[in-house]
Amino acid sequence: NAPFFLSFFSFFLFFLFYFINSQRLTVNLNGKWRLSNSNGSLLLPAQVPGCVHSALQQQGYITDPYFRFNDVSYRWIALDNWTYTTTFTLSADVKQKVLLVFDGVDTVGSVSLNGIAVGKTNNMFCRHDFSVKDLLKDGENVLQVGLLSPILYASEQRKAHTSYAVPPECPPGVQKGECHVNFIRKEQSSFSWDWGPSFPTMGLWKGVRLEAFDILQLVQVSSVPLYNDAFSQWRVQVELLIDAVQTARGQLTLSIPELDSEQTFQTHFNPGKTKSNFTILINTVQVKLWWPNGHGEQPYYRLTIRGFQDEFLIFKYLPQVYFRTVELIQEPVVGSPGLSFYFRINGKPIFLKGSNWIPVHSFQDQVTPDNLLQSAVDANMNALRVWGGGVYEQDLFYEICDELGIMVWQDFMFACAMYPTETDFIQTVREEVVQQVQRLKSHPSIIIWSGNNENEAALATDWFDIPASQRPKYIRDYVMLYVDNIKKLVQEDQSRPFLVSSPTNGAESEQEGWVAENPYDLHYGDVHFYSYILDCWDWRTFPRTRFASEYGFQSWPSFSTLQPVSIKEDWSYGSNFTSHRQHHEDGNQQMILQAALHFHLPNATDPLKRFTDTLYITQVMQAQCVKTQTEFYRRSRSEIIEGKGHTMGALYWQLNDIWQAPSWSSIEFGGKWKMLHYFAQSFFAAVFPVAFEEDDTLVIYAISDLSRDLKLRAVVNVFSWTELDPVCTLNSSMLLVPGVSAVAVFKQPVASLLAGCGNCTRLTCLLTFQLEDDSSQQGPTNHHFLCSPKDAQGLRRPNITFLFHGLVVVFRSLEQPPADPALGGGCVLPVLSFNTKEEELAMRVASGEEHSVRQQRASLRDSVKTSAFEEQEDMSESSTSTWRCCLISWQTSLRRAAQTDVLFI
Ligand code: BMA
Repeated sequence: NAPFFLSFFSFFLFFLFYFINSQRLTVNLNGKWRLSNSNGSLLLPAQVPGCVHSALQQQGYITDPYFRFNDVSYRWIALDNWTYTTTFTLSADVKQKVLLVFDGVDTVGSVSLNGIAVGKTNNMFCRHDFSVKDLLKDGENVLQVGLLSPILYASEQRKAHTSYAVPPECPPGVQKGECHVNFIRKEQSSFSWDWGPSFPTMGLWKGVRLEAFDILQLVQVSSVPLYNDAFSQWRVQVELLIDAVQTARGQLTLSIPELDSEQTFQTHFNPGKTKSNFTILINTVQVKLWWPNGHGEQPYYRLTIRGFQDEFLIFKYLPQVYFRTVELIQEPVVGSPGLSFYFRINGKPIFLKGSNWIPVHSFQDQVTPDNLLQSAVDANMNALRVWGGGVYEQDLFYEICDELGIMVWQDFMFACAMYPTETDFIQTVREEVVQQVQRLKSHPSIIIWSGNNENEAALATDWFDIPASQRPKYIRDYVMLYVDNIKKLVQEDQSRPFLVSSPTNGAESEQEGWVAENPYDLHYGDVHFYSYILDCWDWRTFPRTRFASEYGFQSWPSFSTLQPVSIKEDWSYGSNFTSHRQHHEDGNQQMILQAALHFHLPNATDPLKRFTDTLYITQVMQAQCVKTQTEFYRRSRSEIIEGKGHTMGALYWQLNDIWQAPSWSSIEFGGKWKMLHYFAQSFFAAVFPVAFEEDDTLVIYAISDLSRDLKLRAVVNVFSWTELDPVCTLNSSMLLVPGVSAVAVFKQPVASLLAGCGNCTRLTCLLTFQLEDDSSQQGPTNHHFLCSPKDAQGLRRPNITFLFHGLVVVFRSLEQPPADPALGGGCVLPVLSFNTKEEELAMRVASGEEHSVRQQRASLRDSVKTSAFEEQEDMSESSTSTWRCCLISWQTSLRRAAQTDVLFI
C-alpha cells in the first residue's frame, strides 16, 4: 500500500516512437525471472522490475520488511550477493543491431549472456545498453545479472580509498544504518536516514528489454523552448539522441501546426550513438504559457518530429511542448545588504509555496498510483523540492507536475556528505548527469537544478571535523565534482538556472570560491533552519530568510498507520518500538517538550489511550509550529526589517514518508493527511490573513498571491473558550492590498481590544479572523491564541459526535448545541477528500442515524484521513484544549466546504 503513481511501463510511453516498415523490434524482458543468493540456498521467482526484498516478501521468505524491527532482522539480505536469471528466444540474425537495455540496475552488477560477460554496472541512476548481437543464439538464450552486496561494495570502495577519508564514515547510531553510502551511486537514504530505515536494495528496478533495428533508432528526444528577449521570439531546441547502424543521410521535419511553424533539415546520422540539435523558430508571438499552480493554466502544444530516409518515414514522435521562462533573480535589494533570491516565471515574481519530496517507498517497485501530488496541489502548494538523498523520480512524476503546475526544484542525488573524486567516480557521475538532464529537461515543471543537499554547508560549518590543514583539499574536491563537472554539463540546458547546493548563498557563494563562509547567511540565497527546543509559537525565533527551502518539526503518524506494523506491547511512547522507529536523536523527547509548552500532555490511565493521545498531540504541535513559521515567511515577502526579508519561498520539510515512523512529513506513509497538511491547505491559500503579536499589539497582515489589487478589511471575531458564538467582532477599514504582496491591515494593542469585548481576558478568549471585500470573505479563516491552550479558562469536554450524510460528515458538540441551524448545527467536513475505499465506507455507514464517535471508532480508524478525527473521541480533561483547535479548523473547513459544491444535509 505505497503511495503515488508508478507504473513502469509509463516510462516507455515517454518514448512514443512510431516506426513504419517494422524497422525496430522490441522484446520485453520484464516479468518473471529467477533469483538466487550466493550459495544457492535460496532460489525463487522474482518480478522484474523489482528488487530482492520484494521478491523474498512476495514468495513468503520474509514478512513485511516494515513490520516492527524487521529492518534490522533483514539486514542479511543486503549483505549477500544475488543473481537474477531469465531466458528468452531471439534469433541472432533478426536485425543488424541488437541492444540489451536496462533502464536501471540497482546497483553493482555484472551482466552475462549465454555465459559470456557483457558488461558491468555501478550506478543506479544510469540507463545501460549493451550491444549483444554477436552473443545471441538461435533458440534459448540465458541472461544473468549478478549483483554484489551494496554494503560490502561500499566498504571495499572505502578501503581502497587510502589517501584520505571521505566523511561521514557511518550514519549516527540512532539510524541503525549502513556505512559509506557516499562511495556508491545509489539512493543515499537507502542506507538509512533520520526519517527512514536501512534497506539497501538490490535489483533490476526499472525495465529490461532487447531493442533490435536495421538502420537507426531514436534513443531519447528532448524539446526545450527558449525565449529570445531581443527578438521577442520563441524557439524550440530539439535534441535527438540517435543510435545508427551505419552512416545514413536523412531529413528531419519539425512542426507545431498550432503555432504555424514548420522547418525541415537535411541531416546525416553517424554510426553509433550521436546527439543532434535542431532549432525551430516559432512564427507567432501569441504563445500560450505554462504557469505554476495558482497563477494560470498549464497549456501545451504538440510538436511533430518526423525523420525520413529516401522519402520514407523512419520515425515520428509527438512530444508535448510547454512554453515558459524561468529566472533566478539575485540582485541588490534596496535597504538590505546582500542579494535577492527569487524565481521569476514568465517575467512574474512567484512566491514558492510547498514542501520537500523524499522517496515514496524503500522498494521503488512497490510504489503504486496514489495521490501525493494531488494532495500537494489540494494544499495550495505550487512547488516541491526533489531532495538530493533520494532518487531522480520517474517520468510520470514530472509529467504530473507539468500538468498540475507544480514547480520542481531538482537536486542532483548527493546529500549530507563528502564524495570521492577518483576518475571512475567522476566518470559515472558525468554519465548520470548527462542522462538525467537529457531525460528531464523537456519538463517545464523543473525550474532549477541544484547540485547537492547541504554539502556546501557541511564543509563550511565543518560537520565532519576536517582538520584545517586538509580543508583546501576537500574544497578542491567539492568544486571539482559540483562545479567543474556537474555544473559544466548542466549548463548546456539554458532553460533553467543551476545552483551548486542547497542551502547556499548563490552568487555570493560563487564569489567566495563556491563554499561560502556562512551558507546560511540570511542576506543571500536559500536557508535550511531547524530548531526544536525554542518555542515555535514565537515568530521571533525564526530567521527572516530570502528563501526558506527547509524547516520543520516532527510528529508521529496516526495509530491506524502504525497498528499494522506493530503489536500491543509496542503501543506506548516509551516502548522499544517507539524508540526504534525514531531515527532522529532525541526526537521523541523534543516533540513532547515542544508540545508541553502549550498543551497539557496526555495523562489517561488507559495505556493505549495515552499512547494514541500522545501521537495526536505531536500532530497538533507540528501543525501549529509549521503554521507559525510558514506564516512568518509569507508575511515577510514585501518588507525589509533590519536589513532582512523579501522572503520568496517557503518549502517545509517534508511532504511524504517512506515508512510508518515519526518524521517531519505532513502526509503519512499510505497517503493519510496529518493535521499539518490540513493546516497547509489554509496557510498556503492564495489570499490569507496572518496574525502575530509585536510588543503586545495584535497585527494582522493580508497576504495575496493574486496579480490584481484587492480591497480588503480584516474581520476579527473574539470568542470565549466557553462558547462557539463570538463575544464581539471588530472590523478594520477597507484597505488596498496590492497584487502579490503582504501588507498590514489591522493593528491594535491586545489590552484595548479585550477591554472592549465583554469580560474577555487573554485566558478566557481567543481570536479568529478573516479578510473580506465588499461582498464576501476572501481566503480562509485563521485563528490566534491569546494564551497557551493549556492555560485557557472555560474549556469543557466537547463530547463530539458525528454523522455521515452522503458526501459530508457533520461533527457536533453535544455540550454546545448548534449556532447555525441552517448547517444542521455542527462542523461540516466534506468526504470529498477521502479515497475510494474510504468513500465506500462513508457511504456504507451513511444511514442518517447519529453515531457516537466511540461506537464508530473502529470502523473509522482506517477510513478518515486525519488522525485529528480518529483517535480523539474521548480526550482527557487535560487535553480538551486541543479540541478547540480542531473545532476551529473544522469551522474553517465548513466555510471552505460552503464555497465548493459540497452537498449539504
Ligand atoms: C535536512 C534534510 C534532510 C533531513 C532533514 C531533517 O538536513 O536535508 O537531510 O532529513 O533536514 O533532519
